[in-house]
Amino acid sequence: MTFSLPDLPYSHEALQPYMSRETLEYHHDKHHLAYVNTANTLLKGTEWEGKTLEEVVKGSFGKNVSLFNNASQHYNHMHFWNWMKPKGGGKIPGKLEKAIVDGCGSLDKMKEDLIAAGVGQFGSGWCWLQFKDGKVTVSKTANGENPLVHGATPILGCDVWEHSYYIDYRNRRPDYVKAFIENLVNWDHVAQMYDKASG
Ligand code: MN3
Repeated sequence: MTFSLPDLPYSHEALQPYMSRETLEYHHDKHHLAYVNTANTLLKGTEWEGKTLEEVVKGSFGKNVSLFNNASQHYNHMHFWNWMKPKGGGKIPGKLEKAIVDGCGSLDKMKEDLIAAGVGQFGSGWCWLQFKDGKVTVSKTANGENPLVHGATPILGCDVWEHSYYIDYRNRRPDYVKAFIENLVNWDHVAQMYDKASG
């Protein structure tokens, strides 16, 4: 099995004004494609050839750094496009809302902690809502890492690499993470991932 670049689930202009066509042209069409192509090249001849993406990510962590970085970024970005939608943000489905309040204290606290995680991640990385030990919690990771390799299931992730926001927000990462949460998140998709993770 080789990996392939999925189409965006919306047009390149669909997330404007919060994420521009130019950002998606670079981020999806070039950066994500490079992760896919590099992962396919590095996968050849390894013990993970023919495994699912999740198995490659978990298996290569700590064992094959280059393959892990690229496969994990493919996993992260595949989900990232679906974690956003035009006219996103807004109401969080009831069951997920309850789980967030249980795990994070309140919706406002979750948003505050998620923004703090995204802003506080030094250099490149991601901030997450994850399902771990029966609870929804906030976390952050460096570079291409994700909660899968820390015994958790990601249900929402925000890419805080500069390539995700520099065109639209320049160095204002806090404004980007706030706009992501308030105007871009596809909470229905997050709720679906929560349902699957919480079984
Ligand atoms: Mn990215």
